[in-house]
This record gives sequence, structure tokens and C-alpha cells, in this order.
Amino acid sequence: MEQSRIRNFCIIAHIDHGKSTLADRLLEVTKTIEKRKMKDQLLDTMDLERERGITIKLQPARMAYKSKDGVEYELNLIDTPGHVDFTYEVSRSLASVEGAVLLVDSTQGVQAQTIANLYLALDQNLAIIPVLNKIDLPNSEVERCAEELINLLGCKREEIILASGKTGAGVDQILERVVSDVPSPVGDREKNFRAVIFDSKYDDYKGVVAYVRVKDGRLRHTDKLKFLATGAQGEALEVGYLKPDYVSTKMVEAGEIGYIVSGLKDISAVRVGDTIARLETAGETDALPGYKEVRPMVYASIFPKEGNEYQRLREAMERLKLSDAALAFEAEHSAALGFGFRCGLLGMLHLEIVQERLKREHNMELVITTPSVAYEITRTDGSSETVTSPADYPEANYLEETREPWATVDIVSPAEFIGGIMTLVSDRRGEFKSTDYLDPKRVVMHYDMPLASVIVDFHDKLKSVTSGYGSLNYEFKEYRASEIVLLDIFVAEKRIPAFATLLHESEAYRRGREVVATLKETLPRAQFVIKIQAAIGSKIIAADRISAFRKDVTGYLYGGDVTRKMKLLQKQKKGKQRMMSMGAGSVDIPPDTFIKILRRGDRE
Ligand SMILES: Nc1nc2c(ncn2[C@@H]2O[C@H](COP(=O)(O)OP(=O)(O)OP(=O)(O)O)[C@@H](O)[C@H]2O)c(=O)[nH]1
Ligand SMILES: [Mg+2]
Repeated sequence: MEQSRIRNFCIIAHIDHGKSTLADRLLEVTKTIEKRKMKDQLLDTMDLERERGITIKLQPARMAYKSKDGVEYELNLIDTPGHVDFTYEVSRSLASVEGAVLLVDSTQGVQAQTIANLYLALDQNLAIIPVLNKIDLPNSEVERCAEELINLLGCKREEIILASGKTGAGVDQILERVVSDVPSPVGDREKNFRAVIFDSKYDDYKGVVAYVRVKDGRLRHTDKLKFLATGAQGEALEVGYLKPDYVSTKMVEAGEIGYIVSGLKDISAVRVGDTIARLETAGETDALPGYKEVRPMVYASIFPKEGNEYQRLREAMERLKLSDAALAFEAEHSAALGFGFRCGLLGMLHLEIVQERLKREHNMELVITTPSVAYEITRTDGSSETVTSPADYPEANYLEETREPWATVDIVSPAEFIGGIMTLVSDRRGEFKSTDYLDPKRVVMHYDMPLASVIVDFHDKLKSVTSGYGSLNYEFKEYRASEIVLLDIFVAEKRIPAFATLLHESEAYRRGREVVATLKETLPRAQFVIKIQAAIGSKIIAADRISAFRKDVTGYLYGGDVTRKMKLLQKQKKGKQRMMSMGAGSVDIPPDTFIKILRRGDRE
């Protein structure tokens, strides 16, 4: 299709504001999907997305639309996730389009990711179409939310579309506005072919599939390819677009969003952000800018439960990385846990999803270490490095200074909860910066906070102090000098490296007690007493014990001398001592204990 009749756009919003449901209606109205194949949130194609009711991955879909002026258009839609852990999916989607439908749930109003995602879209100079959604609900507050949008965008009231993904209200208007407001792409089809890879996926039949935005030129099926950054070469075994199923065509051309199957065996050769060129003209083709590197927010190590499964885990991670561009990992070895990977992730939900996908899609049983942010350290000899694992943290007497990452944090909430938020943030070492009003009753509060205080359970806590109304966005800001300590956990006098944590000294006591209590609750009892301790260096800061269950060795005795009973008990005690000394007294920590420890904060 000629570029003047192509429109590329995303739907962006805060989590759960109804992007995927609105996309359903767009697909329906444009008859992209047959009625009998329609289902709720059709673009949430992963099982995990459907079960959890959240979008994790961006998902393109092409629609044909005949507008009111009688002209046939090609609309390339990308549905995006709303959760802050998947922002990288949003930013890559935005870089592939010319416009964005900004959706706001009219029962909620503007939230933290509404603002954050809007700014990402404005950075790309996209046309913004403001939409108030869920107007079918009785508690919808259209006028209040419209005012917030007007304040935020500087748009006019009549530019805001009122819509419902449930009833289909406003959907026709949205399609018309996409046609009239979103500029058509302006690539040059006569120039050398080049396309940027914004996502990729492993398909059992096709192998690696690259999702691309074509900038210039044309690529035909069977053309030879070159990946400019990795230097890999291949052939366009198949090209086409997504509907959201693959529809193969003879050609992809400038302005379009589509896919390319290259048949490459080496999956690491296909990299998100790389430019695909035609092999013949690759020498004279400049690479497209690609994407900003993502900065991992948290690090955790992942080990296979069975040591001999390392190779299988590596393959699983590489495949996962294809469809999860924000996942970073490198090989790691631990004396206690064997070979595994140090992973960089965007947050706790991201970690949970990675773990869940490794389990479901690759059948991997895993041990995961306590997540940590990345610290910068300077040693007494003057050398500096970034430490992401407690295992690499030097002993105190070799350490000159530790710096921890700080984030800018924006919290959106009804004004009545300001007091509760203030307390919560200052408990976590946050610093207040300023407050803006979205409307007379709702505020955006700006803070600086240590990243470590934000990523773990801050969001849950914020929800509870704001009765569920508060929302949160955060971004890395800078490193600051800080008093960081290494908290060690011992079970039955054995150090458990997977539980070691780096944290601020003011939080060590609370955290130590918390882990000890969780372990006491979750570890199974043994035939001997299990000591549980939390320590900083050689100082024990919290301790407890799980009493032994005693096998009743005296039960069959009746009457007789008490010394007979004592004798039997003594014999039992000796046996236990022998067991301990032989090492059989070591405690096997069940995998769900690791998860419980990681999900800290739940117990408060
Ligand atoms: N009543 C009503 N409910 C809606 C409407 N749109 C979405 N919902 C409901 O709101 C919930 C979230 O909808 P989704 O479409 O999954 O929201 P989303 O924005 O795609 O969510 P994420 O992708 O996870 O950020 C679901 O339970 C939908 O059924 C609407 O217009 N009216
Ligand atoms: Mg969604």
C-alpha cells in the first residue's frame, strides 16, 4: 500500500486502563478477526498474559479500514503493556509508529504510567489522540478526567474521545482520528532497503522471526539479508505482517510494520535494535539508530535446581531473550549453587515472569537468589567496580566507599492520602521534591528514593496506604554514597549464599528478623534443632530455632524403671549427634522457601 494510506500507531495507558480490550473492538470493527474467533484481550497471546490478565509483550496487528471518505487504509496497531516493569516494550513500540492513542480509564483518571508513557510518546514527536475509556461504568467521571487530560496535554475538550472497550462506544471515532491525526510514514521506497528490528520471537516452525519497522526501500521474499550490527547473513525465507497471526506476503516496504523470517541458526545474531539490510546493498546502507540500552533495575541469580541442567538453562535463556529484550544475563559460578546466570531485570514482576516462563516454556526448575540493585564500590586500593551480587562484595576492611542507585519517583494519588505517602516514603529514606496538582483533588508527588527501597514491595505498600488509588513510576537518577552492609543468613550453622543480601544498614535489623521469621515458618522440622541466624559480619542480629520433632522411642515401654526410658532417650540423642557430625543434619531448603523469602514485605 502507498505510504500516504498507511497509519502506524500504539495504544498506551496506565496498567489495566483497557488497552487490550479497546484493541479487541478495533479488530472487530475492522473485521480483522472473524467473529467466531474473537475472544477477550485477543492480543494477549501468551498463556501467562491471559491467566494474569495483564499484557507483558507488545503485540502488533494490521487492520484494513475504509474511512468515511471512502478511502481504504492500512492501520498498523501495536498494543503495549502498562506495567512499569515492561516499559522497554512500550518505548520500542513508540519508536516504530507515528501516533499514539492515549487511553485513560474514566473511573480512575490520569495515573503514573499515563504520564510516563505520554512523555515517552512526546519524546518521539508522536501525534497523541486522547481517549477517555470505560465510560459505560456507573462510576465513570468523564468531566473530572477530561480536565486532567486537558491540564496534562493542553488539548481542547472536544478533542477528547469518549469510549468504551466494553460497548464499542467511540471506536469509530478513534479509527477516524487515527486516519486524520496520525501522519503517514515518510520513508523512501526507492532507497536501499533498511528495517529496524523492534522485537523478535522464536517460532517452532519458522525459527527466529524478527518484527520490523521498514524505514526505506523494499524487501522481497528470497532476497539475501545482512544484519548490520552482528554481521550475520541470511535469506528472507518468509516476509509478511501480523494480524496478529502471521500472514505471509511477497514483499515488505517502507512505512510498514511486518516480520521477516531469516532461517538463521544462531539466534544471538538477531538482536533487537539492529538494522536489517539487503546483502547486495548492505555496504552502502547506514544503520538505523536502534534503541537506548535498557538499564537493569534489579539483579538476581538463576541456577538450575539440578546442576547438570546448566546447558539446557542456557538455551532456554537465549530463547527467552529473543522475546524479552529487557532481559540481560551472563554466566556465573557459585561454590554453593554451581553454574547459573546473573540476570539483570526491570523489576520484581519481570523476575517473576522470567522465572515462570522458564518453567512453563522450558520446563526448568530453578533456584533464585535474593534480588539486589547494582552498587558501585571503591576499594581501599583505589579500584572501583559495579557489584550486582552479594558474592562479589568485598569485606569491610577492603572497602573505601559504596554508592547506591537512587531513583526519581512520581506518585499519583488523591490528595487525601498525602500524609500516608509522606510517612511511607520517609520510612524508606525518600526525599521529598515537589507536588503538582492534576486537578483540585489529585496530586503528583515527586521524590528521590533509593532504588532498593522502590523495587521490592513499595508498590504494594503504596496501594495499601492509598486504598488502592495511588500509582507509581520511577526511573534511575544517580549513584550516591551510602552505608551498605552484607546480611548473611545461616541455617543449621551453614551459610546460605542464596539468601545473602546487600542493603542499607538502617534496614538490616528489620530484614534480618523478617527472614528469620519466614524461615522459621516455612522450613520443615527435622530430628534435630535447627538454628536460624541473621548476621552482619560476625555479629548476629537476629536468631531463632526450630525445635526438633522427637520420634517417640519410648512409647512401647510400660511401667518399669524410669532409667530405662532415659537410656533410650540418651541413645536417641547420640544417634542425632552422629547424624549431625556426619553432615546428614544439613537442612534441605524447599524451593518455595526461596520464593517466600524473595517476596519480602508480605508478612508485615
Ligand atoms: N466496564 C468496562 N471494563 C473494561 C473496559 N475496558 C477494559 N475493561 C476491563 O478492564 C480490565 C483491564 O482491561 P485490559 O484491556 O486488559 O487492560 P490493559 O490496559 O490492556 O491492561 P495491561 O495491558 O495489563 O496494562 C479488564 O477486566 C477489562 O474487562 C471498558 O470500556 N468498560
Ligand atoms: Mg493489555
